[in-house]
Amino acid sequence: MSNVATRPDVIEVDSVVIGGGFAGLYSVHALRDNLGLTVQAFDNAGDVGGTWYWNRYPGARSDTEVNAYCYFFDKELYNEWKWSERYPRQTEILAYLGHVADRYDLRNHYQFNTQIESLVFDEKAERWRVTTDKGQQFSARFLVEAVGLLSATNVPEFPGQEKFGGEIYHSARWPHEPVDLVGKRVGIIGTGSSGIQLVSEISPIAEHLTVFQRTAQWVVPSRHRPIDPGLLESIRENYDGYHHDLLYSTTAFGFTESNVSAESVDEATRHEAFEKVYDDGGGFQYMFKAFNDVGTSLVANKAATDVIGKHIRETVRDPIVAELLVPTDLYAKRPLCCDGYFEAYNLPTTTLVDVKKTPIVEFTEKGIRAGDTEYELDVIVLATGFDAVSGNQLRIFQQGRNGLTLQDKWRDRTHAYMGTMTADFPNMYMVYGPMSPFTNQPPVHEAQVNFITDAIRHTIDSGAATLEPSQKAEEDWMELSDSTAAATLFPKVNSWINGANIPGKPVRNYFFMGGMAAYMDHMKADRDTEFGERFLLDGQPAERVNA
Ligand code: N01
Repeated sequence: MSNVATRPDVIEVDSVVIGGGFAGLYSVHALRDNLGLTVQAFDNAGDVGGTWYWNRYPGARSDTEVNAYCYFFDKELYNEWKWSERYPRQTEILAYLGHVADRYDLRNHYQFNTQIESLVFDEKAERWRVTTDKGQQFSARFLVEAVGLLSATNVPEFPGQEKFGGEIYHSARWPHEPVDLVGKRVGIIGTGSSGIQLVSEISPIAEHLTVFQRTAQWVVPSRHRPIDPGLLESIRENYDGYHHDLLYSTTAFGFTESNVSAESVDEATRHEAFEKVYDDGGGFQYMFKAFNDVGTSLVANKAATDVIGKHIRETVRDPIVAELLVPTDLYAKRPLCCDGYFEAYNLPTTTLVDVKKTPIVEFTEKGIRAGDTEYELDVIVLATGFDAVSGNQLRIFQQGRNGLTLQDKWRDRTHAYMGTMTADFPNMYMVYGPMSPFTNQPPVHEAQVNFITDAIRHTIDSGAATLEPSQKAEEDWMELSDSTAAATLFPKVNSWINGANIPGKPVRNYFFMGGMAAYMDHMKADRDTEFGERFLLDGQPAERVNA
């Protein structure tokens, strides 16, 4: 189902959308149906789904409760789709996105299996020249890059990798054909969200599972269960109110966040509150439901981790293994949850290898050598994560005004306005680009696409050819994003959130940590001022053009 262009010349369209996940699909819908633009969309996958097209590893599921992990733009869609579980599996989310593509006739806009190689702004024509890996050229007035926060894979190269006689898979490039792991000797490198789900799912079926852990993670149970039957009903009854409250929260995860600080209560109260949210399960819930300062206060953070540490030590029977599984750093990465993760280490068939103490020396023909020990394996799974935020965008050559490339502009750090635009790249929009709010994604994608739609509508209505943020607006947003991040504990811990997981990547702030509600207010201010104060129309301050 694609409309592969066959003409050798340049194909003119109003807009190009890159990406077929939550953000890309809604972008196509909004540009076409709300603005009446022609849209050509691309994805390097074979179908829609975005990250859920690729992440087919055993155990893959969202850890956001499903009432907030979906679209809200159409109440009928919300009401008609029947989710089966509290945390939906990859297959169910992929089916949902396929349904959305069919319901709104979006697939026909896509050319799949296509990588965009370059995006070059032609200043004379005031249009973007889009080149694909098939040698096709498109010319578009507007660009929307919905290429995924966590999509460009991080595939470390281990010495001797080519010698390994078994199979190697990356969690985020899992084959479409079934991979039979029953009775196999499996090694997993990485213990982030992907790794812990893999461990929990594979440990009961593998002949032996060897987990190569570099850094232990603070993991709480998910407490996966059927959806509370009354919950979706109550949301349907108060649909607009629920959606409003979701967007005017800190994390947009759809639960009621605490407004009490852990520092304001005594130790016993803190302990009791963390035990309660631990019992109910969920990573973001654990971090934001009991108190509002776990991500900002050392006292609150320690109280939160004391409870998780206690549970790890209670769950894991071997005290040496338990100590290896208790992290030593702050609880300031993306909060994780998974059922059965620590229990997997009680199986006689699971081995934990601390690769900080005994680093992976090489892959051998038979397996992995860490320190002096060779672990014999049939299958190696790299659950090593992503070149997050900017990874996919920087894999496309992008050139804006005056020959400035994105690669140069973002060499030392990613500069962006509101996660949706970057100065000197007119009419180029991003969904969940750098300096976006650190939240549950689908509702934010929708809010950003609506903002982008309004910016494009304003451009068209103004009779201008282009719109972009001013340098000052971008600098101000960067400053605000940095100050909100500096007020948290997140910059103190290495993870993909600050780029520390990729060798050579600038370790900087990549997010607006001021919360979704504040972000909504900023979007409203831009709408209320008719994209006047912080924007350039046709390269000129918008106020002057509007005058
Ligand atoms: O990736 P990660 P992920 N040698 O970067 C280790 C979302 N997501 O795919 O911590 C040895 O978190 C690395 O070790 P260290 C979610 O937002 C969501 O798991 O750098 N180890 C770490 O243990 C999540 O946060 C869901 O020391 C190496 C692991 O690999 C984000 O995606 C499910 C290594 C990478 O962890 C990323 O999660 C899945 C090396 N050379 C993903 N290189 C859900 O919704 C890396 N590691 C449930």
